[in-house]
Amino acid sequence: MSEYFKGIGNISYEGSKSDNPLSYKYYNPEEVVAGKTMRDHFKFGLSYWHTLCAEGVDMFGEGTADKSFGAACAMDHAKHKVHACFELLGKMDIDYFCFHDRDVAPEGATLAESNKNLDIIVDEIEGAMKQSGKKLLWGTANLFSNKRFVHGAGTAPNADVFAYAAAQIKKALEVTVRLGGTGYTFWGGREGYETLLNTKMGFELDNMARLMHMAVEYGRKIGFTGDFYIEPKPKEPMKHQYDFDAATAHAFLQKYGLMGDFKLNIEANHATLAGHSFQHELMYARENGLLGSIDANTGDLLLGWDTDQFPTSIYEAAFCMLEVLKAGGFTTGGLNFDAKARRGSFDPEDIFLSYISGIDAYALGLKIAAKIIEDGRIDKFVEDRYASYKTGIGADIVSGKVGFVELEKYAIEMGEVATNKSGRQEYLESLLNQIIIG
Ligand code: XUL
Ligand code: CO
Repeated sequence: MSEYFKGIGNISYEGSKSDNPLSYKYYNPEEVVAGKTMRDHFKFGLSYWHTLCAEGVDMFGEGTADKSFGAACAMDHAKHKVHACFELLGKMDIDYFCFHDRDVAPEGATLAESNKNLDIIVDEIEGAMKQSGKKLLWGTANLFSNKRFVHGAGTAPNADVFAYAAAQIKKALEVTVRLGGTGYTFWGGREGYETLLNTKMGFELDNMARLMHMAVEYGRKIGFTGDFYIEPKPKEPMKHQYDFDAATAHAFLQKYGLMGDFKLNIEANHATLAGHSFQHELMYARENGLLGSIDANTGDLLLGWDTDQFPTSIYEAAFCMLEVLKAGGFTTGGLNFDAKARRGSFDPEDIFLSYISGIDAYALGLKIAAKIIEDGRIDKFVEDRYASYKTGIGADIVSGKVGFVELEKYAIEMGEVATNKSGRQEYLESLLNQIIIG
């Protein structure tokens, strides 16, 4: 089999003193942190679409990175991409990958032909997985690129489009089950609106739920035991997307009776587009038992779109891993890098360098998160902040023993609130730095 990334060997842990750019400085897969190896904590994933498909095209310019892999035709290209993918997974020591149906195999002239193309490439993927031991984290269907989805997929005003989307999800689920994927993701890139003048919002949301119920019913029937995920994103490509953020997706799942089968796939840059921090979305998901999987990346705070950059902020990585640790770790999910090298970083080597930057940042983030928990001062501060609910009137509020009448009596007798304590934000921020640096 041909080697696609010649001259680049296996990326291994060389420690923080190494000046070899093609090595991990902090990610030591077998090192135990907080009771588990780093490998098991992260379950790092590679995004097929960015890594094997994205060539650096933007709104104003053509591709800059050559990802043709010497292919002669579309199906040949698809096969080369499979083997390039597994070479990358092997060389970078990444255990998982994620894909959309159309990332791996080209769309045919008909749905039947698209399905046939997919089967041929999935055979190839299955063979490579058996040989390498690499695993599928989650699969999904691309229900946004083709122009048939211009007005949505499950939320399209045209029932034929709904039917097409359902058929595509059916196949993508079959493929996910066949490859042993533990997650199936719904990212509703076109499930939203451009103007409310032509939109029946309630009906569209009902239909989106109908599509998801069908997916659950069929998925369970064919042996899918993993989690379905909603990946919230507030906008882009649509002006408004229904899965706006974690709380909106939670309300949708509750209203339509989908809790239990669904969790959330939280993406960093989607959180910031929704006006939240990444940690906010993760904490919301964790507190509601919905933290399923993560698309790690970062945006640029000076830009208002989804730049899908590799994450390098150790603060952000630490806050993320703090939530993951507090959730008890991933079950079905993992940490997929929904990220790509910048358009100006077009050498094949940049694929390796960008993954190394993200993986090392998260290795540091994990260590910091474990230190924060072990140190305990921040958690203790937070516990103490709510101590008034442990005894007296606070305990009575929590246990439901008192209502408005009793609270009015209490407040009148109390007079004025005597003791509000400082929130100590600046102290906590400097304590955090102290914990990080030691
Ligand atoms: C788009 C995005 C998607 C999903 C999968 O912003 O994040 O790539 O992760 O459809
Ligand atoms: Co994503």
